[in-house]
Amino acid sequence: MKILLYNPDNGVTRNFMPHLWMFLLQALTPPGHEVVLIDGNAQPMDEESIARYVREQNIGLVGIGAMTRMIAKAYRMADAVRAVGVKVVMGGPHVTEMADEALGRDGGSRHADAVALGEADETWPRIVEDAVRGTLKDVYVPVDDFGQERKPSLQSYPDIPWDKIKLDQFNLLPGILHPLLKRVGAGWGTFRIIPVESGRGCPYGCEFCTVTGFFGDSIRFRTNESVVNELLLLKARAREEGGQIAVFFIDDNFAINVKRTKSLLRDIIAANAQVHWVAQISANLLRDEELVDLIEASGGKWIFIGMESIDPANLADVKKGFNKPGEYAVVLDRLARRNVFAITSFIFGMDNDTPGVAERTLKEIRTWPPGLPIFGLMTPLPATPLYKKLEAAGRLTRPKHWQEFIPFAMAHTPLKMSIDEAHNEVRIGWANSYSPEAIEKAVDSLNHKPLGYRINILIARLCFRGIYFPQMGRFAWLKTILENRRTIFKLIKQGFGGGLHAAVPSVATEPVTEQNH
Ligand code: B12
Ligand code: SF4
Repeated sequence: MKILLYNPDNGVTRNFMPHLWMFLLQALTPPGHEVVLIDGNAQPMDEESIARYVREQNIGLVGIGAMTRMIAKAYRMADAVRAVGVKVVMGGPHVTEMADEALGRDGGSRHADAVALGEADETWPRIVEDAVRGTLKDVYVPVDDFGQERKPSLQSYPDIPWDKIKLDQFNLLPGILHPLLKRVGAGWGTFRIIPVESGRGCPYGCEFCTVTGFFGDSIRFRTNESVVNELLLLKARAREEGGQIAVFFIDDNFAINVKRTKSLLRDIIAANAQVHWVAQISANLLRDEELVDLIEASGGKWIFIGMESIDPANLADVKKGFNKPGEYAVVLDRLARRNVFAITSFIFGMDNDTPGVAERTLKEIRTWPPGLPIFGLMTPLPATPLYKKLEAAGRLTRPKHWQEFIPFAMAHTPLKMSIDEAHNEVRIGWANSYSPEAIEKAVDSLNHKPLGYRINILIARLCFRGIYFPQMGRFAWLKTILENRRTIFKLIKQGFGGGLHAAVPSVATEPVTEQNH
C-alpha cells in the first residue's frame, strides 16, 4: 500500500524544521509499504491539490498529524481526502484530547476514519495492517495486554535512515543563494535543522502545557548509543552532500535528568559526534556549571528557555514556581560566557499581568546578553489544567478557538487587563526586540565575539522576526533586508576585512574548534 503522511502548514511561518513524527512513523511502518511525506510548511497544498495528489499517486491511506493551531486546516484536508474515498487516520496532541471532534461524535461532521491516541509508536503498525485488511477501527489506544495505558519504551528506538531520506523540501538556504555560498566555502550547499529526540516526558506539569498529560510524568530515554549513532549519521550526511546540519533536540526538558544528560553529552564528545544543536532546558537546571561546560563542548549553540514571566506571582499561579526570575541574568551570563545563547520565551496575558508588562519585561531583557526573545499569549490548549480552570470559571471567550485559528489572539480574558491590552503588550514586545535598531544593538553588543557569532545572531533575529511580522514572500524578505541594511553592510565589511571564509561558522561538519571560541 502507498501511504501519505501529511502535516498541514501553520499558515504563519515557513517551517524551519521538519516534524519528527512523520519520519518516526515512516521508520515504524511494516515492510512492504511505500510511505511518502509531505510537510505543508515546505510544500504548500490546498484541499484540491491533496485530493488530486492522492488520486494520481494511488494513495491507499493518509495519516495526518497536527497541533491545535493547525487542526482546522487538518480537518479540511482530511475531508478532501475522504471525499475521494481514501481513508484518513489522524494523530497528535490535538486529536488525542479531542477524539470525538475528529470522529464527528460531538455533533459536528466526521473528519477522520480512525484516530490514534497518544504516542503511536506501537499502534501505528497495527493501524497500517488493519487499513490493508479494510478493518480500521475508530480509535487506537496504546495499551498493554491487560488494557492498561502503555507508554512506549524508547530503549529500542528505530533507526531513522537519515542518510537515505529525501530531504529536498527542508533546505533552509534559498536556491538563489547557492552560487554565492559555494564561493564562500565548501560545505554550504544545504542547511537543514533536523529534529532528534533523546527522551520523552516532563514531570513538572505547568498549568498551560499539554506535555505532562500527553507524554506522562515518567521520563523515558533512548540509549546514549542510539542518539550518538543518529548524530553520526546526520554528520556524515552533511559531509557527503557538502552541506550543514544542525540538530534540534526536541525533548521538552533536555536536562530533566542532569546526570543522564551529562553522560549523553560526554558520549557525544567521545564519539566526535558533535553537531551544532539547540535544545529546550528550564532555567533551574542551568545552575550546573559542569552541565553548561558540556553543552558548549558538545556543540550546543542555542538553549530555548521557557521563562514565561518575570513576575514570581504569575509563575506560581501557573505552577511554574521553579522558575526564579532573580536568577535569569546569571543563567544567561553563564551560557553567553561559553558562546551559547538563549531563546527566551515569554507569555503575556497571565492573570497577574497589567498594562506595561511588555516594557517591564523588555527592561529586564536589555540587561541580559543578547539572545532571541519571543512573546506569546496565554493560550488554553484543550485538556490542560488551564483550560479546565478557565472553563469552570466561565472565562473562555472562544472555547473552541482552534476552529478559527487567529495568530496571537487570546481566547479568554485575563484578570487584570483586557484582551486588547494583552494583544498590544505582545506587539510592543516584538516591535521593540525586532526593530532594525534593536537588531543592530544586539549585533553591536557582540563586537568582542568572533564575527561568526554576530552573523549567527543577525540571521536568527531576521528569521525569528517572521514569527510575528508576516514575512512569507520574497518581497517581505527584501523589505526586511533593506530595513536592516546598515547592520548587514557592517558585517559584510568586517567579513571582507578578516576574510569572508573565516567569518562564516561551520555548523555541522566541524566539532567546536578554537576558531569558534
Ligand atoms: C518541536 C516542537 C515545536 C517546533 C515545531 C514543530 C516541528 N517542526 O517539529 C517549534 C519549536 C517551532 C514549535 C513551535 C510551537 N509549538 Co511546539 N512542540 C514541539 C515539541 C517540543 C516536540 C514535537 C515532537 O516532535 N515530538 C516528538 C514526537 C515523536 O511526538 P508527537 O509529535 O506528539 O508524535 C507522536 C504522537 O503524537 C503521534 N502522532 C503525531 N502525529 C501523528 C499522526 C498520525 C497519522 C499518527 C497515527 C500518529 C501521530 O505519534 C507520534 C509518535 O508517538 C512538542 C512537545 C512534544 N514533546 O511533543 C511541542 C508542542 C507540539 N508544541 C506546542 C505548541 C503550543 C507550540 C506553539 C504554538 C508554541 C507557541 N506558543 O508559539 C508553536 C507553534 C508552532 C507553529 N508555528 O506552528 C504544543 C502543542 C499542543 C497542542 N495541543 O497543540 C506542544 C505539545 C508543547 C506544549 N507545550 O504543549 N514546536
Ligand atoms: S517544564 Fe516545560 S515541558 Fe515541562 S510541563 Fe512545564 S512547560 Fe511543559
